Parts: sequence; C-alpha cells; structure tokens
Amino acid sequence: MTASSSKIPGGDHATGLNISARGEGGETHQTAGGETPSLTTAQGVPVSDDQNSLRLGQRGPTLLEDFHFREKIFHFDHERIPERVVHARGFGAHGFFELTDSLSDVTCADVLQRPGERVPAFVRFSTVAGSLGSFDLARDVRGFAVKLYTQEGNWDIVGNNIPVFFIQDAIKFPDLIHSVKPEPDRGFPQAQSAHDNFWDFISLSPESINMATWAMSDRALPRSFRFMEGFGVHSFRFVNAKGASTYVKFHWKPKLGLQSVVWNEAVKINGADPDFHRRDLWSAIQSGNFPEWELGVQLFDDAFADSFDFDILDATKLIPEELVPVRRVGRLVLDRVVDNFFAETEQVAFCTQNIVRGVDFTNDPLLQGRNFSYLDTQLKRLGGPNFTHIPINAPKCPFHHFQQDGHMAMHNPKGRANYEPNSWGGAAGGPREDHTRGFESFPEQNAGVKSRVRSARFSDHYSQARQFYASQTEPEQVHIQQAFTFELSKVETPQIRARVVAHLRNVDEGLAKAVATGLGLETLPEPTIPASPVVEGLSASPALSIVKNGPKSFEGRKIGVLLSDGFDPAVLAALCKAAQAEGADVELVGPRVGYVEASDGQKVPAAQKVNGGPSVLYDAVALVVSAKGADLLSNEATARDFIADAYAHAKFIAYVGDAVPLMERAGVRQQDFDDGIVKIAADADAAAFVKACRALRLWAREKKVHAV
Ligand code: HDE
Repeated sequence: MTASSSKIPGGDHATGLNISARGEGGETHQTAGGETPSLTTAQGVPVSDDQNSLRLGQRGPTLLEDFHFREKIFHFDHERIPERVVHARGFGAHGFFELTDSLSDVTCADVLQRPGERVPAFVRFSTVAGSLGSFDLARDVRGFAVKLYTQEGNWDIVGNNIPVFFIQDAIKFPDLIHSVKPEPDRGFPQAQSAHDNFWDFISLSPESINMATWAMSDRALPRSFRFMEGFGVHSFRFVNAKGASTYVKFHWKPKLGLQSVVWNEAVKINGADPDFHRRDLWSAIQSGNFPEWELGVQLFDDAFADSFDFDILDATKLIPEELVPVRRVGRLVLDRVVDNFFAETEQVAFCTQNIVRGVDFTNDPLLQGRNFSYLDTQLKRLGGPNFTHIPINAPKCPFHHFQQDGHMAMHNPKGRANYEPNSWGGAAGGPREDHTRGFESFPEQNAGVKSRVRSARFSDHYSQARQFYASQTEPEQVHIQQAFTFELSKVETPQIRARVVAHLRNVDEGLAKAVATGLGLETLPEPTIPASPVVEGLSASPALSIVKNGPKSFEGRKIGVLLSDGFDPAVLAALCKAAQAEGADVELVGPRVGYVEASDGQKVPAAQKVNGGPSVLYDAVALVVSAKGADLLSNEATARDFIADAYAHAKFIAYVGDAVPLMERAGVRQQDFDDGIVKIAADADAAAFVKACRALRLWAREKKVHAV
C-alpha cells in the first residue's frame, strides 16, 4: 500500500501498513512499484485516504459527496445475511470422494461406477439448535452435510451424526425446532435442550423418544467432527441402468474410530474453547492429517422392507447393521480449508432435492417435507434464486438451462433462444433434453385416499429406544441416565419431568428408575400406554455403541503436557517420540507461553499458559514437572484443576515422581492411583503410556468420581 497522506495532526497512520485489497474478478490494482495493490472503491477508483472522511474544515460536518465513505458504510451495514434457521453454527471444508467399490449393480449414478475415480466434495458440519455465535460442544445433534460435485450434477447427502430423527412427519418440524430454541418470551436458553419447552414437546410426542435417548447419549457430545459417524437417515433408492430399484441407507464411518467427551468436560470446553470442533478440524487439515470417512451403504429390497419389524419409511427407526451389513464403497477425504468462511461455509446451500441419476427418493414423509424446505430456505437466506451461481454451489460439470435473470445473475447466456422447444437449430437453439443421460424418476406405483393419516406401521415408538439403550456399554448407559437427569433437573415443571420418566419406563425400567431417583421422584409415574404393541426381544446392536467402536490407536489424538521450570527434558523427548510414532500430537502447557526452562537450561515455548490450556482440551495428559515446579504449581488453582479434571474425566495421566505432591494437592491421592495413572521416566514408559491411551478412558474410574 502506498503511504496515504493522513490529515490527522501528528500521525500518518497508514504508512507502512501492509494491507492488500483484492480487486473484483481477480484483478488487482498495482502501485507504480508493482508490489502491493492499491486500495480502491468497489468501482475501482484508487483511494488516497482511508483514515478520514471528507469534511468541511477540520472540525466541520462530513460531506454527503464522500462516495468512498458512503460506499464503505453502506456495504458494512449489509454484511449480514440471515443465519440458517437450524444448523446455524457450522464449519466446512473441501475434499474429495473416491470410489473404492463399484455399485454399478445397483445404481447408474455416474459417481458410483468406476473405482479409483474422484470427485470434489464440500462438507459442512453443524450443531442444530444454537445460533451462529454459540459454542461447539452443546449437547446436540451434529449436521453432516456432504456435497459431491459429480460429473452428472451436484449430489447432496444432507445427513446427521445420529441415524434416526425426532419426528416422523415434516409438519412437526417447526414445532420441534421452536421447542428447542430459546423460549420466545425470554430469549434463553441458548444452544440447550435442557429447558421446559423442549421436554414438554418431547413428552407429548412419543415418536421422539428413540431420538431423545440418542440425544442424551454421548453421540450428542462428539470429541471432534473427525471422530463421529454420519448418516443419511432416510431410506433412499438406488436405480440401476435397467431401471431396477434397491433401497439404500447412507453411512459415513470415520477412519479414526468413534469418540465422545463426557458432559462435565463439554461444559468446561465450551468456556475454554467455544471453537473446539472447528479448531480441531482446521488444525488437522492444516497439519496434513486429513480427516477421512468411508462411505457405507446398507442395501435392501422390498422383501426385506416388508419383513422388517418397522417401516423403512419411518425416519425415527434405523436398520441395525447386524441385520443389513454396511457395504463400504468409497472414501471421503477433507484436505483443504476454505479460503473464505462466508463465501463457502456460510453460503453453501445444501438441498435434499439435489440428487443425480441413479439415486431417488422414497415416500418417507420427513424426506418429502425436507425436499420442499431446503430450496425455500435458501431463497430467504441467500436473497434470490441465483444462489447456484455462487461458486461453492455451482456444479463443476457442464450445465446449460434456460433459467434467467433475477437478483445478482452472474452467468447470463448469450444468443436469442431462452425457451424450448425452439426452431433455432444447432448451437443457436441452446440445450436440449437428453434421453440417454437425463434424470428419470423411478416409476413407483402409488395410489390411495387423500387423507391426513399416519401408517400403523409407524406406531411402535419404544422398541428401538430399548434396543439402543441395551446396545450401550455400562458407562454409556450411565451417561444416558445422567443426561436425562441433568436435563430434566433444569425443567421447572414437575409434570413434564414425570411425563418423560413415564415414557422411559417403556424404554428400560432401570433407566427410568435411575432418572427418577436422580430427580427425587418419590414414586415412579405410571408408564405411558404405547399406541401399539412393542416389538419384544430385539437383540443388542454393538454398532450403536461408541465405546465398542473406538479407535485402534491413539492416532489423531492430543496429549497435554503440563510443564514447570526445571522439568526433565529426556522425559518430554520420550513422550514426544512415543506420541509421534503413534500419530498423536503433544501440546505443551506451562506457567507462561514464552518459555519453560528445562533442567539442562534449554528453553521450550509452551502453546498454552496453564489457565488457557485446561486438561479438557486434551485426550490424555502428562505431568512433567520438577519438585520446585510442582510446589509452585500446587498453589495455582488452574494447575490443580488440570489434574483434578483429567482424573474426574477418566483420562490417562502420565506423571513423573516429582509430580506426586502436586497431584495430592489436586485431590488425586496416591491411594486413588489406578491403571490409568502411569509413572514415566524412560523411553519404554512413554511408549507404554501412549499405548495405554488407545483405550481413551479408564471408564471404571468414573464410578469413584460420581457419588450423586
Ligand atoms: Fe434439515 N434443514 N430439516 N434435517 N438439515 C436445514 O436448510 C428441515 C432434517 C440438516 O450445513 C435447513 O439450508 C426440515 C433431518 C442439515 O447447510 C432447512 C426437516 C436431517 C442441515 C431444514 C429437517 C437434517 C439442515 C436450514 C424435517 C438429517 C444443515 C438451513 C422434515 C438427515 C445443512 C438450510 C448445512 C438444514 C429443514 C430434518 C439435516 C430449514 C423441514 C432429518 C445437516 O431447510
């Protein structure tokens, strides 16, 4: 930037600043030296002074003719667009999808034909209830929306990290979302389901009990987007070249296994780092550890659909993987962060109706309703019908149509023909229908009486909730009990609490009793009378447990090392080596960020000062301190919290002998030491510690830390 002449007495504020302004359309305005572009108005007029508005005299009024000031403020005033009515807070990244196993037997979708072929992808993860500025670790469902830019058009799989949903019919969506959002008379709570309106709605909508049980599980507290599954939720159709249809449910399986955090940890993470999930994804991609998922498909036919205990059109139900195995057919890799958050993550517009030839809808009433909603919502949010012209939404394959004009039309066809049929032959006539590659809907037979009814096959609301609960390991079941208890403790109306517990009695008597005890209900409410007989004896589905589907290694995880001056550098080196060998990261937490001085005098910078790097930010911790350092840190509350929290959250803790008095001060007494607390001194110990960390948590410890 050229030095602009500042009229502020005594100051030339712009001089020396290296600010660059991008010219629209990729053009930049070069200074005479050709190094830094000149700042211009949006009209391209170079600006000489960006510090002072044009005024009459030094202390006079600002002049209306100051077009630069006027344009700048005008544009700023209009920077915001409406946030998404749901899934407002999200984080997106670019990558690719690569097919590994051809699905040509069941679909003619171009992207699913040739193993080894890649198409670009964009993925946006999100929370549902919170607004754009809320925190990442709310107890909530996570959106998992994938846009595949295929050679035959954009295909969006707009899914969640939970395979079922709260409601069966889209007509209830506004009610569900109103109930979970801040209550309208008071404007709170933000990004929380723990309030009366939400549980009132749930307690009066038995169809939501299965999903509510999932939402109270650790699935709603993912450790990272990288460690969670994604699901298309609905039954879709594949259609092959011969026109035959197969039902399909979509799954995304994270390469690094599943992992969640515990509730108390989530609460603290939200304070310590409200951007925990987005920072994690950003850092992983930036450091070259590209997050990866496998695409899995559950394929089934009409005969299975007819014989299944539940209706495959009911989005409150899943199909256990043990019944219909998940065939893994491709991989999704995220390898590039966005250049501009607004342009890409905010403006990306997903739509369940964006499907390609070879994929089709079913009559799932939730999906049918979604098909209406997404296009509609984009119009409001992005301001006009031309949002497909925005680069993130535009197909990356050739496209030609006769849609024209409207706000901000960017791609305007040339020539005379803007309708068809037309008699302007050849290229002048524009695009024509394509009967070989064109999308065709599956010719499903449908007939019936026009009515507002729900199929009787949708009416068992409890069996799959029971199956889900039964599929959890003991600590996971306890977490569900605690989550229901916590949420209902925030509900002020006793009748609502009791109504939820009445439903839980149909899910699992033990769960209902634990929650009732936690709430202090003196008698168990009568169970709700189910609308139809519930399916008995569903076997547990191990695929539904997070703990049973954890990682095989500690790869992609992070160890927080608490250091003090005088620490033993050999121990730190051994830890770093062992972590690196495993593909895990080490982050140093010290009494200050500038440096921590080792016993041999070498100085290492810390990533966090101890009050900014609580142990909730790490998957495991190590205490590498000197005796003197331990003594100092034992008078630092945040250092004691570091240790006490790691212990309470059942994390693996490595320690050097000198750390013991500090641990004692933090309330972790030597008699509490268990298999998750590992003494380290030499190389072998560090490797053994990192290996132990593969289990992620010592769940058995939790029993000792939750008395109430
Ligand atoms: Fe959405 N949903 N949804 N939803 N949904 C939106 O579209 C809607 C549902 C999901 O990162 C909105 O562009 C209705 C199920 C994701 O941009 C809106 C119903 C599933 C995202 C909308 C549902 C989802 C959305 C708001 C009930 C999992 C974020 C902004 C019938 C399978 C996409 C927008 C992104 C976003 C409507 C239920 C997933 C209003 C009416 C079930 C991941 O159109």
